Order: sequence, then structure tokens, then C-alpha cells
Amino acid sequence: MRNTTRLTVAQALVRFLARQWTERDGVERRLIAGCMGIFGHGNVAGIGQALAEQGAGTHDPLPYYPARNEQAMVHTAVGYARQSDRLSTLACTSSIGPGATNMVTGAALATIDRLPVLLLPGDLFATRVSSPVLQELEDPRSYDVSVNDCLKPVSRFWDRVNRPEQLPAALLGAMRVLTDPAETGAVTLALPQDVQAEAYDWPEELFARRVWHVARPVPEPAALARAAGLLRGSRRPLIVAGGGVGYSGACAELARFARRHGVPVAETQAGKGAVPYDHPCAVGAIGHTGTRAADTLAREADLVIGVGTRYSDFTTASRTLFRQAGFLNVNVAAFDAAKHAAETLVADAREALRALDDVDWRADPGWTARAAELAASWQAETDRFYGGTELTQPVVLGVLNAVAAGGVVVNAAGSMPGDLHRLWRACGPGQYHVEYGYSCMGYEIAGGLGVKLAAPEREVFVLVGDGSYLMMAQEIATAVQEDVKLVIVLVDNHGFASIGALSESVGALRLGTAYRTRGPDGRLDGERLPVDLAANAASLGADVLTAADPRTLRAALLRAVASPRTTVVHVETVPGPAPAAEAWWDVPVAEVSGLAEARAARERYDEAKRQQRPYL
Ligand SMILES: Cc1ncc(C[n+]2csc(CCOP(=O)(O)OP(=O)(O)O)c2C)c(N)n1
Ligand SMILES: [Mg+2]
Repeated sequence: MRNTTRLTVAQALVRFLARQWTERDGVERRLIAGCMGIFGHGNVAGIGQALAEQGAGTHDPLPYYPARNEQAMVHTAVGYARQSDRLSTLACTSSIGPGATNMVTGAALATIDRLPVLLLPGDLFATRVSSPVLQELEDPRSYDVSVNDCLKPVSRFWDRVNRPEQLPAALLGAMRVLTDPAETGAVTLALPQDVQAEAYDWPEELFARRVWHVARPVPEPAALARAAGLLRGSRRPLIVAGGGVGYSGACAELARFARRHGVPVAETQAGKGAVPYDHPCAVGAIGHTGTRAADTLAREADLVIGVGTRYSDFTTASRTLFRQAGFLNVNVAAFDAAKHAAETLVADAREALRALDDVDWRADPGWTARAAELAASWQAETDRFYGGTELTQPVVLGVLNAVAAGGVVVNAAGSMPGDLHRLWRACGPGQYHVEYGYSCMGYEIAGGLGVKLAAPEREVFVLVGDGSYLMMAQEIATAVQEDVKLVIVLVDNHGFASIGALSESVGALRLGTAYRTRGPDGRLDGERLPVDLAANAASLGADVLTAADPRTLRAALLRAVASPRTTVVHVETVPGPAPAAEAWWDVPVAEVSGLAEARAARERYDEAKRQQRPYL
């Protein structure tokens, strides 16, 4: 007779999750470090009851963190997972209906950014006896459809536990995907409300401590030989470092490889900080938001060595940047490795770089030297942008960069990601956290909370625009509740500076991009909206400081750093010089229009479009 334990499905789930660990390089960590949640009728009596009951008598309870918005709690889990190099994450429990669909955006973000999060939405009664229950969708064509089906395309693993017997396999499948570096992303286990509360006799081994060994696949010898051949044939190589470098813990290997073989290293948003900004081969950001140094080299390179990158349109300047290059892609995911008709090296980044390091080859010394000169001139330009006397956005970043050494900067959307990508000086891994796969407004504060939960020893600086802040600031209350300290720099320019500029450039006349009341003629050109964001932040429980010039900004930041409490530093920026795009971004413009501005924009668009290189 097997030993069994009688528990509800939800109790078994919570007990199981608390006993899952990851291991890589001999270090073990909790896979699911805690559970974020918001309760409703779809999860309070199941998961809620199970979370409340654990503790006394149970080893390793799963900590519970109540959040304010389900989308935000997924962002927090993402921030946690990214700061943990994907070796640990948080679960998110929601009710059925709106609580569950609020998580769709967070799930898409996690999946696109290749980051593990575990979503546990409540679901309709498996028995259907009480249908339609509160918040039920009711599809007349099929009683099997629920709103949780919206989570299918944005999840890398999705299952519905309609019977207790299905739970063990669903859990094992979920853990497998969360811990697989090539497969990982959002994982959803939809949990019917009635099933959560149902009791079952579980085999005790289900609750044994289980360690998931996170793989470091090594390169296949034949693929390695092909890659070595490509390297030997290249005189003007360029590394494009993506997020996979950091997740693999391959930063030291990348720095060594670049130096030894004289290869310039350019970085994507997710890859920024892969090498320190002052590494002799660092050429900074690549792509539409790239530095002049990196983008110039990209146009001339004969070989692009992509390491852990998914080649978003921002990286490739919508396929206009790499004009002469072939591709060698090192990626743990075959899907990403195969992009741009590359020679592929499907492997863990650290293992692959170690293996490639042995190839006896160097870039043309003239190319390496030119890269260093271009990088030095970009650093001089950065000093100029950082050094202004008025509070332009680059000056704000410069003042913050000087204070933030060793801390983590968090950002996601608006005009700041571009300025940060080009100008921010990151000195090491885990210091630059810009979510740019989904570039989701509202990620900043919630994601920053996850970063701080994962790395409490680090100072976390959340940079948030006024638009993003208005979309999702409420997790300040969660930070206060958890006594988790964030320094939030709220950059207020009274609207959407980024989309305003884009709108103007595509002939859309900045419509609806400034925060203004409707004027007497019916246009949105009235008074500035009387929104007091500083007062709003204070009302959520943060300390608030304001800054009016670079000197008071520095003083405010130093005070915020010295304080143990979450502090919002409110900064109104003035328009001023900012680095311009060195490379294109494909945003199609109206082909016909009565507006002269749009017609002119279309002419520029058609011209730029001719540079596009239609890779396979
Ligand atoms: C959820 C979401 N909605 C819309 C967008 C499109 N978008 C990108 S940036 C932006 C404006 C951001 O405004 P703000 O945070 O004030 O930053 P700013 O552009 O002023 O620097 C918008 C609407 C987005 N990225 N995310
Ligand atoms: Mg703004």
C-alpha cells in the first residue's frame, strides 16, 4: 500500500509548489519563492484557504503577497524571475473572470521576454452544475470555453485541472517548462473553482523535495566546427549580446572572448550590461536605439555573432542595419538560433562561448581599434548629454547614473528606454532592467517591486514616465505593505513624449499625446490636465521629494537612497537635446493623405524602406 495524504487540490498544489527547487552550477534555489494574489470567489476557498492553512506544521510555507492588480502581480513575478536569472520565480493566483483576464498582458510579456511565471487563474466549475456562475463567459457554441482560454496563446504551457487525478501530471509539466531555458515563459494552470476545494488521497512522494536541474546544453561538435569555420573567415565580426548572456551567467565568458579575439560587443535592451560599459570591446547599444558606434560597425560587419538574442525589430533596425553580414547565432532555443538564416549553435551561452574561445582566430586589428575609437567618441558624447544644466531627460539620467552605481535601474516604455539604451552606463550584470520585449507601460513599479524582492541587497531605481505612472502606480501600496524599499524617479513631461514625437514623424499631428483638456473648439489643446502626481504618490504611502534642477535632483536621490522607505522623486523635465536615432524603425505611414505632413512622411518612409534586407 502506498502512503497517501488527504488534501484538497489547492492544498496539494500549494504544498507541492513549496517543495520545488532549481539547481544550476551546484546552487539550489526555491523555484517558486512565493505567491502573489488577489482573491475572489474563484480562488478564495481553494488556493486562499490552502495558503492560509499552511505554516504551522508545514515545512517551507509559500509566502503570500497580496497585490493591487492582477496584471501588475505578473509584472512583479517577471521582475523577480529576470533578476534571478530565470532560476526562481513567483506564482500568481487570481479569481475567475476579470482577475484572470487581467493577467493576459503580464503573461504575454513574460512569454515574449522568455521569463518564467506561474499563473493560477480560477476557472468555471468542472461540474458546471451552477452555470452560469458569476463572471462566466458562456459561449453558446461550447460549454467548454472559459475566459482562461485567452491565456493559451500567451502561455508556453497551459492546462486545466478538471479532476484531482490530473493535478500531478499538470504540475510536473508546468515545472518542466518553467525550468527549461529554451521553453520557458508564462505557464498557466487553470483551476476550476469546485475542483480546488475537492479532497483526494495524494501519494506522499508528490510532496517530496524535488530539484529541477537547469540544463546547460553543450554545442554539438559538428555545429561547433561549422561555427569555428565562420569565425576564421571573418575579419569584421560584431557580437550582438542579448538577454540570454545574463540568464546563462555568461558575462565573464563574453568579456574574455571579446577581448581575446578582438570582437566589438554591441548590446540589445535585454543584453545591456552583459559587458561593463568601459570594457575595451564595448560599443554599447545596437539598433534603432543604438549608439553611433555600434550602428556604424553593424553596417560594416561581415559576421554578426548573436548571443542569446531574439533579434527584435529594434535590434535589427527593422532589418536595415546588418547590410553585409552573415549570422552565427548562439542560442539555447533553436527557434531564436535559426533567425536570419544563420549558422546555428544551439547551446547554453556560457558553454558555447567557452567552446568558441578555443578557436585560434582574431578579428582584423584595424577593425578592433576602430571599434574602440568609435566607442570612446560615444562616451564623450554621453558626457555632453549628461552634463547639461537644465533638467532635460538625458541630464536626469546622468545625475541618476552617478548616484545609482551598483544598483538596478528599471524601466519599460516611453522615451526613456531609448535614452537609457544609448546613454546608461552599466558596470555589470543585473544592473540594467529595461523590459523591452513587450515595452509595457505600467511594468515599471510592479516590475521593480519584483526586482527588489529578488535582490533585497540592491538599491532599485524605478524610472517611470507620467504616462506609465498613471497607468499603473498602485503597487506602491504593495511595496509599502511589504516594507520593500524602492526609489521611484517619476519623470513628468505631461504626456506621451515618445509617441508624440513618433506621431509627428508619421504625419499624425501629435493627436492625443499631450495631457490637455478639451478646448473650446473641441480639440485636445486646452489647459494642462490638473493632475498632481506627487500628491498621488504620497496618497499611496510613499515619501515624495521634488527636484527642480540637477543639484536638487542629486540631493533628492541621495536622500531617497539613505531613507529606508519607498520614495518617489518627482521631476518635471524640460525639452532639450537628446540623442537621435542612428538607425531606422519600420512604422508604416499613410500611403495617401490630404495632409502635407503625412505625404512628406510617406516620402521619407518609402526612401528608408528601400534599405530593408528581406532575410529569410
Ligand atoms: C500598455 C501600453 N499601452 C500603450 C503603449 C504605447 N506607448 C508606448 S510609449 C507610450 C507613452 C508613454 O508615456 P510616458 O510614460 O509619459 O513616457 P514618455 O513617452 O513621455 O517618455 C505609449 C502610449 C505601450 N507601450 N504600452
Ligand atoms: Mg510622459
